[in-house]
Amino acid sequence: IKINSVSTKPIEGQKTGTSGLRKKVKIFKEENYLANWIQALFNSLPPEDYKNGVLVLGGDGRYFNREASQIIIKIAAGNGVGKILVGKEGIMSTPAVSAANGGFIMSASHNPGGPEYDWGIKFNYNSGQPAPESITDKIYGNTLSISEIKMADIPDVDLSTLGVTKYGNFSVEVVDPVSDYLELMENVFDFELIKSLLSQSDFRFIFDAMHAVTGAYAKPIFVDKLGASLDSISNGVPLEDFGHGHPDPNLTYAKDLVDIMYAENGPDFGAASDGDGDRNMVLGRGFFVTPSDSVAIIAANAQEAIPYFTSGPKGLARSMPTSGALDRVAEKLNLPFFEVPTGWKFFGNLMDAGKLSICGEESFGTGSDHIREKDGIWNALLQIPYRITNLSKCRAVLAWLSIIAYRNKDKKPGDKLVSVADVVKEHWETYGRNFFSRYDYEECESEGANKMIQYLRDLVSKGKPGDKYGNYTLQFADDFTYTDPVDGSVVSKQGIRFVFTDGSRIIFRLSGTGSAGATVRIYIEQFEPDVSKHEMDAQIALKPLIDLALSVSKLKDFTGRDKPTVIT
Ligand code: VG1
Ligand code: CO
Repeated sequence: IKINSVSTKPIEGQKTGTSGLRKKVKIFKEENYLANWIQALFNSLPPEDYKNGVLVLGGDGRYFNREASQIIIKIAAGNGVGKILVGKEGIMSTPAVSAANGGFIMSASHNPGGPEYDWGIKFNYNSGQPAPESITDKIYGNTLSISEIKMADIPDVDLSTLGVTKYGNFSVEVVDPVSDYLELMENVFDFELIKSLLSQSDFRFIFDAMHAVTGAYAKPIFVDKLGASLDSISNGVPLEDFGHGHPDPNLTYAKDLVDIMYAENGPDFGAASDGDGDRNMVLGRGFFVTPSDSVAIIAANAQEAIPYFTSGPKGLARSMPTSGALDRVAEKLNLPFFEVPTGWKFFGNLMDAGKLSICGEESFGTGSDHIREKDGIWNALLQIPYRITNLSKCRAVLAWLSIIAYRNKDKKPGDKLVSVADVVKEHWETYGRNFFSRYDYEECESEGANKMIQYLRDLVSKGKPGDKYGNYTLQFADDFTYTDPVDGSVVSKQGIRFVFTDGSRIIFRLSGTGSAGATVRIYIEQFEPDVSKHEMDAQIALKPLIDLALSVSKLKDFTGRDKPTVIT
């Protein structure tokens, strides 16, 4: 094939955040904006990583993905990639792409989509993990010195028809993810058990795809395979603007689902997933499962209820702001435990090193090592790059259905169901309850938000054990630093922590996924061993700590905000 050399100039500001590069669509449409970044990426990789190799291309279906697919395919071909496997219509979830050995995801995940909103691109490295900082730093460096883009001179690829198209020694294969994906799922979970629950007329299930990528997966899995009724899927068609929605599955943006679950006589189980299908929220009837509890409960029940974990998880991990509920499970089960910075990229090394099986974040992401597992049938499946999984999303939803199905395996129609709420409350009885809440202040002025973080940094550098903060006594305060136990790499400034002697914590960080202004996140946690207090509303239980967080940070003075935009 003929390769054109397109001359270009560096563009400022193409630095990768928590999860890929995210900007307004308008910016990505500027001349060479996307092309520069993609070329800078190839300039950053050793040629043996991609020359004549296979890369996967997926996306969440948002506006601009069609144009972007063509640009990415042409630059990949121009740089000597052998084959691109692309989901039909460019659709494939983030975890699905991560099941392959490297690829691109066209998504800004939970950020709204459409001409006025956001677009984004993530790159996964050779074991399917989000590119580590060593690579994203190099890409950024190369965006500042780039002068040439290598573009293959090939026509636009038809993404609507399955099959292979060859262009000299480059080819594109349009694949349908669902059939292979199902096969994979059936090997992790006991589908018969889940089906026996979902097809009982007195168990009611609802899945909200929020008009995002899981719309493509929901019907084939939950309805066709697991016997749920068709009306249990809502917002099940992926749309370029997510139906004007904000595909972030939390209590604010998934309010329709929350209202259904809290209505009188609502369904028994509900779940909603985010734009690119790697995060989800789980609810029981009138009951919200906080994600920090969710991962702890999955870990505590995995060995019994999920066939994939029959020999027990190898280790557990959570991101730093996620509550300590998982720590207690690790302690009780005597498992290795890790605390990493926010973002999925830090779990990968631990999984590759065989130290980690189940992990999660407070932001509704839960996953396992199974897309990297080197054993048995998984290994066989993963040898084929386009064997698709949609894992993080389905893991948590199917894992929860497995747990509920397992707990109800002897239930006959008409018997009382062991509910989501029953499972969570039992967990609290055994382990105690970690009350947890996150406050988000979205799109603040950057200047005030940065000053607040600087102020807090100064404060923690002076903090001493024993300092009094109202009724709380400081154990330590710092700005979280992580040393990767596998490769020794160090990342610093990952969140300001105030940890008190009773285990309570207040954490502050700035979001790394926004496209405008600064989003402040405050995480508040308090442990409660006393069962008689477990029924308390989290906002009431945490009120004293929340007030403390607001006064310690002077948030109102710095940002001018007197209430958060989202409370989880
Ligand atoms: C947020 C979440 C983080 C998550 C990240 C990417 O990051 O807090 O836990 O890993 O989004 O998720 P931040 O920097 O905005 O706090 V996704 O589903 O957008 O790729
Ligand atoms: Co996501």
